[in-house]
Parts: sequence; structure tokens; C-alpha cells
Amino acid sequence: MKKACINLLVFLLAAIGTGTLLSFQSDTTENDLMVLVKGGLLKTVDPVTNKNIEVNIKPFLLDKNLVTVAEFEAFVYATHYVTEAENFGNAGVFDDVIHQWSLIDGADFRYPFGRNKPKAEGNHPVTQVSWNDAIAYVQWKGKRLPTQWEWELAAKNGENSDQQYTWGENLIVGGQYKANTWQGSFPYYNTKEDGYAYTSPVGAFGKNKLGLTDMGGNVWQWCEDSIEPTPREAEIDPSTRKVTRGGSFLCDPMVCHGFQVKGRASSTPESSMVHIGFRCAKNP
Ligand SMILES: [Ca+2]
Repeated sequence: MKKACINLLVFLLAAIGTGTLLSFQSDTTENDLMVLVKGGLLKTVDPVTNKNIEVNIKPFLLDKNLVTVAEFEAFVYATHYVTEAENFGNAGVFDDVIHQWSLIDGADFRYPFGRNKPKAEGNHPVTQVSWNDAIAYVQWKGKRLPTQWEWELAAKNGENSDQQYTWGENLIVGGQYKANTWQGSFPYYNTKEDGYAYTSPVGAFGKNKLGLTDMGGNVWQWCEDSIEPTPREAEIDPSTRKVTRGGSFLCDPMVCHGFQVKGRASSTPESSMVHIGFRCAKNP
């Protein structure tokens, strides 16, 4: 071990001498961690009227990856921000023993399933953050949330392709799962054939053609805009709801096929859930 350390030190000193070390130093900028999505006319379906629509989208930058637990922790450390789950004292957890959602005391972004469950791993997407928490984070970064239509154009790789998923037509390609979803029969049993019962490390399932990871499965992603409820929905629940896209590890396609490009859901802006995270967008 000691010899290995000395060898490393000699190597580094040699590298400094030749200027080679510069190549090890990261001069990665925020924009290097983002993908430029060319704008254009997104052809999609209006979720309320179910009619074909076209949405004109300007070029925008989108984070390659979901915001991780470690990145959100750095934000909290720098700003002393307190999340809404911490203020409320609880957050939404899907309990796979009783097979239903519950508000669990003490659940927050550090302990997404509650204090008596494992701590969240730093390289996993942050969860148990409300839409309001996500806004606080993106503003701190000098960024913003993507709109639902920007998100969809990115999931379509900047093209108006009709493919079902951001990576293609099938969930399993060459024997490998392309996203972290639910296998088995939701909510009763999960065979975890994709390797994960809950969240997976950011990027574990590869990239789409644009270089974006987790654009289907793992966690739903907050978008900037409010959902447009149908008149009946507005009557049942008049509260503002924010759009989420992308599906999650809880999506069994027989019940929730949210990890399709067209998948869409919503939640109230103060809600913190174990299967919702976010990524940042920015104007070029
Ligand atoms: Ca899974």
C-alpha cells in the first residue's frame, strides 16, 4: 500500500512537471453538465382534449442527469434551506409491506423512507423534495425547471419520433433493462429483475441519443408548469397541481406506464414523495 502511494506521488509530481496534471483538473462548467436541445415544433397530444397539437419550443439546456442526493445536500449546506417535508414533519412513502401510500413521520430527502430505514445514497436521485423545494434549488443554481413540453422534446431526442420510450421501442434490449421500473404485479410483489426495488444510481441505465440519463423510470421529474385539469377534475380537486414526467421505479406498465415518452402525472406543489425528483433546465 505504501509503495502504491509513493508511486502515485511520483507520478503526480512528474505530471506537474510536464504540465500533464492540467488534464486531470476538471474545468467542467455547468453547461458541460447540460445538453443543448435544439428547439422546434413539438408534435404531441393535448392531455386534456386528446387532440394533436404543435408546441413551438425555443432551444434550451437540460441537465444530463437528475439532481442527486449529494447535490441537494450541498445546496442545503450552503443555504441552510429547510425542505417542506422537514417543515411538515412527514412525507409520502409507498409501503411495500402494506402495499399502499402512507405519510411517514420523519421521512425527508436524507431518509426518504423514514428514520428507521436506510439513509439515501449520495449518487441516487434526490426524492422527498416538493415542487417548491425544487424551485428553490434551481434558482440557487441560476437555472429553472423544464416545461413539460421541453421535457417531452428532450425525451424524443429533439426529434418528433413516435418511439414509445426515449431509448426505443422495448423495455428490455439485448437482455438488459433500459430503465428502473416495477416488475411483477403492482402493488403486491416486485421481482426486481432490473436490479432495483427503489431508486437506482443516477445514470445506471445508460443515456438516450442526446446523452440524457433517466428520461424514463427511476423517479418522476417535476416540471415548471401547472397541469390543465379537465372541468370534472377541477371540480374534484381545484388545487394547483404541477406536472411530473418520466415515470418511476414504482411503475408497473400494467398499472402505470409513466416511463413512456408520453407519460405524465401531477402532484400539488407542496407534496414530497419517495418517487419524485427533478432535473434542471436553463436558457442558452
Ligand atoms: Ca426496479
